[in-house]
Formats: sequence, C-alpha cells, structure tokens
Amino acid sequence: MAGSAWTSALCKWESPDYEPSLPVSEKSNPLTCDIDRASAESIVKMLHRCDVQMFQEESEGTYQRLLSDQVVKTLAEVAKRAELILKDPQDSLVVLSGCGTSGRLAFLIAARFNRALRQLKQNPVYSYIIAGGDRALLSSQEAPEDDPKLGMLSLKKVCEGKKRVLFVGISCGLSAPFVAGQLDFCLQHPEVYTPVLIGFNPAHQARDEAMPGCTFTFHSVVQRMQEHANAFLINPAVGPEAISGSSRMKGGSATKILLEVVLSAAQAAAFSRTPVTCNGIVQHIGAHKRTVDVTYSECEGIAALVEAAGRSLQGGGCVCYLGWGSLAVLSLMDASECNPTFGADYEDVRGFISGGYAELNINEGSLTSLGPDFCIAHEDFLHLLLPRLTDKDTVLLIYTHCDDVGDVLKLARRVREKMVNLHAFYHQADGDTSAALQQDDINKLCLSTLNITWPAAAMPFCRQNRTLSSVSVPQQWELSTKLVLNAVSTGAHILKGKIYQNHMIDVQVTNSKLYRRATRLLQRLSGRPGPQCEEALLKAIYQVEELTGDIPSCDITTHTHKARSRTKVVPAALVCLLTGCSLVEAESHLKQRPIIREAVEELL
Ligand code: F1P
Repeated sequence: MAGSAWTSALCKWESPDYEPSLPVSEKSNPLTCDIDRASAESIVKMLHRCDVQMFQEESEGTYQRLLSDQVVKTLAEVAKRAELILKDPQDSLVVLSGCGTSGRLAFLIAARFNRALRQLKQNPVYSYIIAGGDRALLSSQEAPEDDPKLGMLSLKKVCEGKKRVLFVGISCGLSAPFVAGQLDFCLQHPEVYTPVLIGFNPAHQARDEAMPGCTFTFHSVVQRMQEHANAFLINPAVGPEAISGSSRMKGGSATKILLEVVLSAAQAAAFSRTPVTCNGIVQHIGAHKRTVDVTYSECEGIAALVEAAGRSLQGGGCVCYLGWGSLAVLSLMDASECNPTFGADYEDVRGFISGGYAELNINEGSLTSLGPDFCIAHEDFLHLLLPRLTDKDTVLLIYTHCDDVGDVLKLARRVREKMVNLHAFYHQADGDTSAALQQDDINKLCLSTLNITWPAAAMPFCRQNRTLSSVSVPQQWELSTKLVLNAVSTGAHILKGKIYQNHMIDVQVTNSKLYRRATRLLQRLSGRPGPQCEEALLKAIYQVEELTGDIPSCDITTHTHKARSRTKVVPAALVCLLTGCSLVEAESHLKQRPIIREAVEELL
C-alpha cells in the first residue's frame, strides 16, 4: 500500500460507517485486509502499523485514546488509590483479574510488582486471578470465562478478611462474564472494594448479552460504574486487532502498558517521593511507544523468525521457545494462545522456562501432574522434546544479557547437536560487552540472531539490583518480546494458511464470545442470514446433517462445551453454507485441502 493509502487506512476504522454493528475490539483492521497473502516482512510491517495505532491521538472526539486527557487523568487517580494501599498495606490488597491473555498479564504484572516490593522489604500486596485457575496461564481454558458467579466467588476467596481492595478487572472487549461478576460484586460492597475496569471499547459498546443466572449484563455493570464516584473506567480505543478479535495482540500490549504505568507511578509515589502526576504518566506511555518503534526497527530480523517458524508449521513441524526470566513467561503465554487463536495443537508452538515452576512461582505450584503439556522446564524440553526434533522444527532462544548467557550457550550446544534450525532473540544494553564472547559463540550456532540493543542510559541496572526507579527497563524488554513473539506465532500461522483476509476462520468455538464471533464470520463470508449461519455452525459442532431433538433449544454453554472436542467447525460450516453440500462432504473437502485459506478461497 502506498503512503497516503496507509494513512487513510490508519484512521478508516474510526468512521461511524465502518462495520457499525461491531465494537472496536471485533472490527477488522483496514491495514491488514490482505495480510493473508503478505510475505513475512510485509506481515511484520503491517503489525508495526497496527501497533502504532495504540498511541494515535484522539481525533475530533471520536474515540478516546491512550493519551487522551480523560484517560491519563483516570490513570493518575487509580495510581493514587494504589499508592494509598502501598503506604498502608495492612488488611489491603490490589487484585488484578482477567480471562485468557488478560489473566496471564494480571499474573505477570502482579508477580513483578510483588518482587519489587520484596526488594524494598515490604510485604506483597498484589494478587492475580485468572479464569480457570493457574492451568489457564499455560493452556486454553475458555469456558470459565463465561461464568460470572465463578468470577465473583474467586474474588471473594482471594480477598477474605481484607478491609480495603483495589480491584482491577481486565476484559479487552468489555465482554467477559467472569469479570462482570467480579465488578458487580465490588459495586455491591463499596465499603471494601474500589473497582477499576480496563478494556478497549467505548462504554456503549460493552457487551449487552444476558449471562447465566444474572440480572445484569456487562453493559449494565459498566453503566453502574459510570454513575459511581468510586469506580474507574479505563477504556481507550487502540484500534482493531491485526487479526480480527485477536485481543491477545494489541489488547494484551495495551493492558500491559496501562497496568505498568499505573503501578509504577504508585510505587514511585509511595517509596521514592515522586508524586503521581499526569505528566509523569504521559512520559511513561511515551517510553512504551519508543519501545514499539525500537522493536520494529528490527523488522528484517523479526521477519526471519516469522519465516523460519512459518516453514516449520507448514511442514508439520513445531516451534519451541526456550526462554529465561520473565521473557520466558511471555513465551509460555504466547505459545498457550496459539491453541484457541489458531486452532493449533498444543505441540505446534511450545514454551519452556529456565528453572521451570520454581521460577514461574504461581499460586498453585507445579502443574506437571496435569500432563506433558504442563512440563515447562528446559529439562523437560531436553528429555521430552529434543530427542524427537528434526531440522523441520524451529527452536528459538529468548533471553537478555542480564540472564545467564553461559547457560544459554550450553543449551544452544545441546540443541545444535540434534538440529540446525536454531535461532536466538536477545536484548542487550548499548555498549554492554560483558557477554560478548559467549554471544559470539551462540551466534555461530544459530541460523539467525535477532538482537535488540537498547540505549545504555535506559539500562543502568543491568546485572545490578533491579530497583523501583528502573522498573521500566524490564517492562521495555517484556513488551518488545511480546511484540516479537506475537509476530512470530501470528505470522507463522498466516504463512501456514490459517487466516483468510484478516480473519481467523478456524477459531475454536469454546466460549460465548467466540461462538458469536464465529456466527458473525460465517455471515460475513457467506452472505447468508444470521439464523442460517448459526444453524450451520451447530450442525458442524454436533456433527449432524439435521438439527433434531433439543439441540436448537440448548444454551450456548452446552454448544461451546460440545465444541471443545471438535476441530474445524467454522470452516466446515462455511463450506456447507457456500456450496449447499452435506457436512460429510464439507469435511472431506477440507481434508483434501488442509490449507484452510485455499479451501475457502476456492469456494468464494
Ligand atoms: C479474554 C479472552 C482472550 C482470548 C480469547 C478469548 O478476552 O480469553 O484473552 O485471546 O479471545 O477471550 P477479554 O475478556 O480480555 O476481551
């Protein structure tokens, strides 16, 4: 796309006529409408432009943005609430909660800020909740997201005996019933709870769909929050996702930015005599924007990784991330999201962390007893996976020069004995030569190396104590790593042919949000009316040619439960709608054409 076309595509989604029935988080992004046919390098460039939209300024009062005055003011107010808790933590708690990616980020941030408190000899005050419990940190558990009562009960449990709680519920689409249940509970107990909601749609686009056993909807909870003096709504628009509805991408990045901005400001105010100011918050958001730019300035290196991973997935191989420290947590997250997002098998993209569960330090301890997909230590990789790997697979080392680079080199050698398709991705401070020799050796073992070098001034603490004043540095590495890994896994699945235009056709229909999205997608691609599309979807889920008995009258929970054990339901329903063929014929059509994009394109 030429320069001016890009500029107009950048803002097109903001027009009131652009996909008016959809909330921003579900709209398709005009910047990526042909991402399915792009080269690895073009994919990375498109993702860059999409991510830049996060920081775009508010135009003509359409949508409020990350840097809009009202958003910055609310961030400052919430930071001041957190500061009060940090200064007087007795019987108090800051709870971060969400589903899927939002819950995983709640964990990551709570863990990091608790660590910072411990370094200051303070007691931890942060807790996280993720729908589905700790197993959802590492795998797709989409069903608990639909349960508002479960959300409320898990919040009550975490807060037992507390007298003051700052509750931050995260739902990128302002849609998860699990979070709505928690916010409703907070609003009912204002003497203890101060509710904050983070999401990326305007309030009127919050989901207004009945929830099981509830008199409220997400929308009505948001309305009540707006009327409540002691409730805070942080909901800037960040533009549609590069792959429609894939809120793990910009939604996740913006969540991370917002939480870090608020909690860093609170920590600095409580312990470094730096009062919370709007200006400080704006500066901090600006630092994240620079992180995005520095990261994507390595477009070629990122594209090389996308290509390697894409080749592996195309050839039936797998992609393994071997990470150190919090970057490894991000790699575990990215890998776990491939299953619900792309209908991938858990073996397609896997993450491993140096130190395993001891390093991860989650509420429920080690989860290895849940099965091989929960074995996440590097030792597990060496024992379970490495013996099976071939040059068809891709292994990516992910670390910083503050990690044990000697250990990285050791692992690189072990992998290289078995296969050649090894790559490295690391962060380094400009001028830091402490690990140069080992890095040279790693480079020689790898087919490609992506090195992101950060200005030394921004990294005063490397190898020293990670104090609160320098908290933004690991934040930069983490955001940068998240962007790169999201690009690698998304790009690889695009190259595998999983995406049509910028829609994920083979989406797992495992909760009500995804069920609605699937129905809408069928409508969009087939041009058929909604009820007919839903009927086709149900036939594919239940694997029947006719909807008989009580199937049509069952609720969505029953449908999505059934869909958990099924694959390719949306592509099969689409083939039926487009050709009028039977389900059996549709399934055989898809079997003969394993590349979903080609199977669909042939019929459109
Ligand atoms: C939560 C979420 C996403 C996940 C998938 C299903 O969304 O679990 O993180 O990628 O789309 O929903 P939200 O409540 O943050 O909008």
